[in-house]
Amino acid sequence: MAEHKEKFYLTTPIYYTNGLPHIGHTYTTVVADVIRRYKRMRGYDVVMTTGTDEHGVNVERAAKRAGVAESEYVAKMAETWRALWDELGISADEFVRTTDLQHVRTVQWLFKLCRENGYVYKGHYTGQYCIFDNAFVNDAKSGDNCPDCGRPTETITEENYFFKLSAFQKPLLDFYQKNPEFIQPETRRNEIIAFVEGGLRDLSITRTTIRWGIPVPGEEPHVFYVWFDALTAYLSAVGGPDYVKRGMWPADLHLVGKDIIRFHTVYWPAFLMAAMLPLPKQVWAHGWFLMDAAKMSKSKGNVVLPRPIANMLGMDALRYFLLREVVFGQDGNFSYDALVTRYNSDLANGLGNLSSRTAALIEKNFEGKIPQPRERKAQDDALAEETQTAIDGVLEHYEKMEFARALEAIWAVIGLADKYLTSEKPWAFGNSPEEQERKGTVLWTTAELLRIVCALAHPVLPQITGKIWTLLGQNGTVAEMALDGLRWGQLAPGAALGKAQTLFPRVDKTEAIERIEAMANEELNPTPTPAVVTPAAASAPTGGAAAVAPAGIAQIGIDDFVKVEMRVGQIKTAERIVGADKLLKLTVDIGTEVRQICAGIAQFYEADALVGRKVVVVTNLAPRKLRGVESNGMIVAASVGPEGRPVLAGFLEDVEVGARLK
Ligand code: ME8
Repeated sequence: MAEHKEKFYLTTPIYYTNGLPHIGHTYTTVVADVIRRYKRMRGYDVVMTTGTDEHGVNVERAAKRAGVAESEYVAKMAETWRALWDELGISADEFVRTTDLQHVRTVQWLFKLCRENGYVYKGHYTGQYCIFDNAFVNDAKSGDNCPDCGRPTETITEENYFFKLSAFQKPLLDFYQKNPEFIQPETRRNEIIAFVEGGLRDLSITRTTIRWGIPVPGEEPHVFYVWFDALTAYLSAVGGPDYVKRGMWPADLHLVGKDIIRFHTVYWPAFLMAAMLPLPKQVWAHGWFLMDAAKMSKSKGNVVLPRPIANMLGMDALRYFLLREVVFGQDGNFSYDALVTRYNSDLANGLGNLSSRTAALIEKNFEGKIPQPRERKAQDDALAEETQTAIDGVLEHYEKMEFARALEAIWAVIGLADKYLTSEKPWAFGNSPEEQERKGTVLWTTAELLRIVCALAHPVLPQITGKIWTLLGQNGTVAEMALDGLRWGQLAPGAALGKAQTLFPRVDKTEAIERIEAMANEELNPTPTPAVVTPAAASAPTGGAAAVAPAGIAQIGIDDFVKVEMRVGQIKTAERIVGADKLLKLTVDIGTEVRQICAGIAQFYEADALVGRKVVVVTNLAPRKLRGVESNGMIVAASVGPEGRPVLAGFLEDVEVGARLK
C-alpha cells in the first residue's frame, strides 16, 4: 500500500499583470519554492500555487494604452510571468489566472454562498478610491492621497454589493485568539488585531464602473471587485467548488508581502467564514526588498530584475542571497555589491572551493573513489558531532522560517570543514599505508560533511547541490533525500566520483555589476534587432541557433548592400564568458584596429583553437551589449542543420587582414 503523506498547500500572491516581475515578486516565489522543496524532503505531499491577477481598471487602462483587447493583453502578460518562473526554475505546481473559467466559476460560487448565508446586500457607496491599489481608502477625504502609494485618490459613488465585514469583528478576533499561529510574524499579528479591534466597515465587493471583471450572475453590469476576485484564486487553484475531491484545501500557508497582509488576514477569512468554508492555517507576511531605501517601482526607476542576476551568477546565487541577506519578515536593502560579495565569499570560496578541493584530493589519492575511513581521531569526531548537531538546528530554523539562520548554520559547518582540512593537510601526506589511511579518513570525513551540507542546503540551492551530489558519486537525486533520516555516517566508501566541474567561478566584482546592470538595462529598454542577423546576434542572450533568412526575403539594391561593411579579421584572443554558456568574447584585428566582438559560438568552437583564425567581420554594425559585454561588430557564419549550428565563414587562400569583402 502506498505510504500516506500529509498534504501541504502553499501559495504566493497572484501577481498583477500590469507590471513585470522584479526581484520583490521573485523573492516571494523563491521563498515558496524553498518551502516546497523543504517540505517534500520532509515527506509531505506539497502543492504550490502562484498566478496572475488579471482584472481591474489598471489592466483596462494598460490594454487601452497598448491598443489591444484586455484578454489579449493579459494573456501575453500571464505568459511572460509564467515563462520567467519557468526560466528561473521556480514554476509552481498550479498557475492560476483570474480569467480562467474555473476561477470565474469559483468566485461566483463563493458569492452565492455568502449571499445565501445573509452576508451580502446591495447599497451605494461614495468614497475615495485608489485606482493603483484597487482599494477604497477608509477615512480619506476628497483630495487626499493614498496612504499606501501616495498617489491621488478619486471620489467614486456607485451601486455596489456589500459584504457584511462588520459582522465578523468578533468571529475574527476569536479566531486569531484560538489560532495564534495564523498571522505571522508576531508584530503583524498585533497590528492586525489592533486594526480589527478598531471596528470593521462593510466592504464593497462589486463595481459597476469597471467593465473588465468577473460578472455577478444576473446582476450585470456588476463585476466583482478585485479582492473578492483575487483572494478566491487560492481556492480555485485546488478544485474550486470541488475542493474536497482534490484534498488540498484549506491552505497551510499563504505567503505574502506585508503590503497585502490585511486583505489576507481580515477579508479572506471573513469571506470564507461567511461561506462556511475551512479557513487557511497561516498567513506569513515578509518585508520588502528596498532599493536605495525605497520600495521598488518602475516609475522610480529603481527596479531590480532577476534574469540578469541569474544569467551572470546563476539562479542559486540569487536564491542564496535573497534568503541569507535579510531576516525573513523584515525589510532589507538590495545591493549588487553585497550580492557579488556574498557570491564570491560564501559560494565560490566557501561551498564551491570545499567541494572542488575535496573531490580533487579524492581523485588524486583514491582513484576517484570515496575512501574507507579508518581509525578516528578526536578532531574527526568533533567535526562529526558539530555536523550532527547542525542538522537538528537547521531543520528547526527551516521549520520556523528562519532561512538566514538556517544558512548561517550550514555555512558554519562549511567553515569548520575548511579549518579541518587546513589543519589536517591531507595533501601533505606521503603514500605509506598509515599516511594513506589517515588521508582516507580525513577525506571521507570531509566528503560526508559535504553530503550532509548538500541535503540541508538543497531547498535553497537546488542546482548546485544536485551537481555536488553527483560529484560525490551519490545515488539518486539529493531532492529524494529524506531529511528526517539524515545522519552522520551514511556515506558509503567506494562510490565513484562524478566528473569534476566548476561550481561557482569567481567573478570580478566591478565587471560583474557592470554586466548585470547592462543586461538589466537591455531588458528594460530593449534595442531594436539589427537588420543583419548572424549567430552572434541570434544566439544572445538566450538562443543557440543562427537565424535563417526567411523565405521570400525582400530584394535589395547594390546601394543597400554596400552599406554593410565586411572585412577580413584575425582572431587575437578568445575566451569564455562567465554566466553566458553560448558566448565567446573575442578580440579581432580588422586591419585598422583591434575590436572586441562577442560571438554565440562557444558550444561549437573551443576558444583556444580560434586564435589566429581569419574570419569575416561586419565592421559597421552599431556596438551593442550581449549579456552585458560590449560587442563591436559581428562575425559572419553559416547556419547549418536544424539546430542552426554556426560554421564560421573563411577563406581557402591566404588573405590580408583588413581586406574588404565586396
Ligand atoms: O498585490 N519586496 O499583486 P502585486 C518584497 N495582485 N516583496 C515584494 C516587493 C518588494 N519590493 N514588491 C512586490 C498584488 N513584492 C495582488 C495580490 S493576492 C490574492 C493578490 C511581492 O503584483 C510581495 O509578495 O502587487 C507582495 O505582497 C506582492 O509581490 C505584491 O504583488
